[in-house]
Amino acid sequence: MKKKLQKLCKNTKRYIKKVREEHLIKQYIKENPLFITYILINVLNSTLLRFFTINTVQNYLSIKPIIADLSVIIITGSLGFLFKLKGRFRYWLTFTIIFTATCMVNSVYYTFYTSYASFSMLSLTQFLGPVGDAVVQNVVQLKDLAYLCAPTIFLFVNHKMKKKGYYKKIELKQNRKQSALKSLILGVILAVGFIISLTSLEIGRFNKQWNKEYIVMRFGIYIYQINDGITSLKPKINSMFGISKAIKDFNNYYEEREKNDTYASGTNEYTDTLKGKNILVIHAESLQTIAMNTKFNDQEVTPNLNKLASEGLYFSNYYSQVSVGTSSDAELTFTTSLMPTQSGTAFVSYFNRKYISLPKIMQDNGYYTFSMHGNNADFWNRRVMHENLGYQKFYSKKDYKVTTENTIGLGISDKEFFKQSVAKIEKIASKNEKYYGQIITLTNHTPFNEVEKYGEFDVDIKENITNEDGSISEVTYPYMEGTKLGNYFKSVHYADSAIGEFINELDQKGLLENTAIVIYGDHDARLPEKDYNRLFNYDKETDSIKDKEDSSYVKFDSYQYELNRKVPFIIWTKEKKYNKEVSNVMGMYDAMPTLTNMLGVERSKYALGHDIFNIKENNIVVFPNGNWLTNKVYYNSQKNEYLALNSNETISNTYIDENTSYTTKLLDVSNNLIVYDLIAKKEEENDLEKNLKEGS
Ligand code: GP9
Ligand code: MN
Repeated sequence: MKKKLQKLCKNTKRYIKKVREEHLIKQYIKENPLFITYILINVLNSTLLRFFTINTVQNYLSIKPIIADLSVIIITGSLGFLFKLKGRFRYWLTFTIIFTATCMVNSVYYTFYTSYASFSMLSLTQFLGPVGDAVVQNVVQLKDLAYLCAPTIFLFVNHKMKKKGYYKKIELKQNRKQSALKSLILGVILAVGFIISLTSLEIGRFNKQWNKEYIVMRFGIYIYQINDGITSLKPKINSMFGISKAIKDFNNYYEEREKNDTYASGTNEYTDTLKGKNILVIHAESLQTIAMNTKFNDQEVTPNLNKLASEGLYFSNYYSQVSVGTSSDAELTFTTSLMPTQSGTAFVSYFNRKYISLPKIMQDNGYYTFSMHGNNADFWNRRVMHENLGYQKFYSKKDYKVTTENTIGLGISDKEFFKQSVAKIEKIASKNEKYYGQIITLTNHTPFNEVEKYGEFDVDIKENITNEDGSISEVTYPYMEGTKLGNYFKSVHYADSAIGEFINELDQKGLLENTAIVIYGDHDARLPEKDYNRLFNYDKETDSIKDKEDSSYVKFDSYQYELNRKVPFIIWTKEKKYNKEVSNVMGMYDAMPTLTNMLGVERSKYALGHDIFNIKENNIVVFPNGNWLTNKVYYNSQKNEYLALNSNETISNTYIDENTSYTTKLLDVSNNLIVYDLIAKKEEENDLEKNLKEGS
């Protein structure tokens, strides 16, 4: 092995020497001027596009996308050598035009939407309008035309070479197949080098494809566009097979549910208690219930939320049910009571399906509906999906004054965002009798490392000790400072204070009268298990983690981790003090059925969750990976194991089997409903039946 390696090194060295001494590179360039031009101009174009669109140093210095672009350009270009000179020229020109068009379209699109173009959007009529306008507005912009230099240079070089009679000389010398193979090998080597350099985060984001800027910054525009093409086709391919079985299962499932699910409808003491009220829903980024239950040096992490929770309805065992679509999945499940899809994400891959959603229902009931978020409108494809979900207006980054000073992490700070939102809500309130708004926060987003911007909040233990001379001094025990969980608590403390200020400002403007505030944490913050262990088992005397044998040791294994991922759900009104904590387990999908009943509006018959005040202790929370949770059991479907939550109770196999089968069926129906667009199909079928009846 060692010998082989040495031989390989020797050969490579010899080859490099040969390349240098015999000026092989110079010779290659001399012999392939058109191919080299083809490579350079197309890399230049893609690099220009990135430079014009993403203005960060990280992007300017990034070599990865250049290597990715090079490999795409060289691999596609290598096949050109198989043609004779004229065909070769045409082949490279065609690809240059395709690459140039890709850059131009994305450049224009970016100016308008601050995001990159997607094939899937082409099917949307609302997209064609604005882009048509955008083309007109931008046609004079020099930067969009700059890319045309590429085909121009290509034609120019070809013309020059022809004039010099260069090609005739080359044609005699070149072996077409060998040239193609050599270039292909070079392209493949670059591609392999690029793939090896990828981190798991980059691969993960690439697979999801929604974080477009991130992908272009790492993979270059050409790979982004190829991947986008494949991702856009996937939902179409998925929905081509198995539709008849899906329709049958769907019909059976909902018929059965209407007949036998006694909790699916019905009134209770909370029915209509929110009838006619304005609704402001706060989608609180990465807010976990643990923050509400934690104090440092007697200071609550979330004093404002705790106050709202104690005065209002507080659901203390509420679980997010997100999959890879994180924030967007939370929005989907909260507003439609459906589960995230099994592949891709509903917001990105199935944005053109029909959904029965809370904002749509509210709009049908005379409400003005809107959403607000300080990030780019295209993040998670919200611009398109919010319209589909029934928000009449989406206030996004472009509607806010965002400056470097008021930015934290991903964008505008929550405090500034809320402040500017109050002014907008005031206007909305003056023009509309009733409104329903979804307000999506941003600051409390991983990696929680802009600690200096969150404001003062101690996460170390501070104690006063009396010295021998009677004086008092403060000692600090290094507890959570510097840990990710510690930083998270500081960030949540900031987010809580922003919510507190928001409520105060709404109150000052008289906007809390006849308004209900609904708050939910969108998903957990994916914090390290070891940090929780420190939080629960820190021994300040020894500055270490307690021993497992210690009587006060708190067990925190993978089950506790899962259970601890819960997020708060609060419903609060200024006038009515509910003062109630609901501790039955509840999923994000139970929010819509609970709220429609409280609001006194019609429920969605496709909702998969339940009104918690009807189902109470019999509720089950289904997770996208097949795990489920009841008041009695947390079941892990991957391991086929469970944790009994009440040690005194024995759990029967039937209980596990029944709930597992309930979970599998629900996940399948939910997925099929979205993938095959079954709500739309059902409605078409009903309309047809109605017309036939009326006709006969
Ligand atoms: C982005 C924000 C965060 O706009 O909603 O999304 P997430 O990373 O939590 O899915
Ligand atoms: Mn989120």
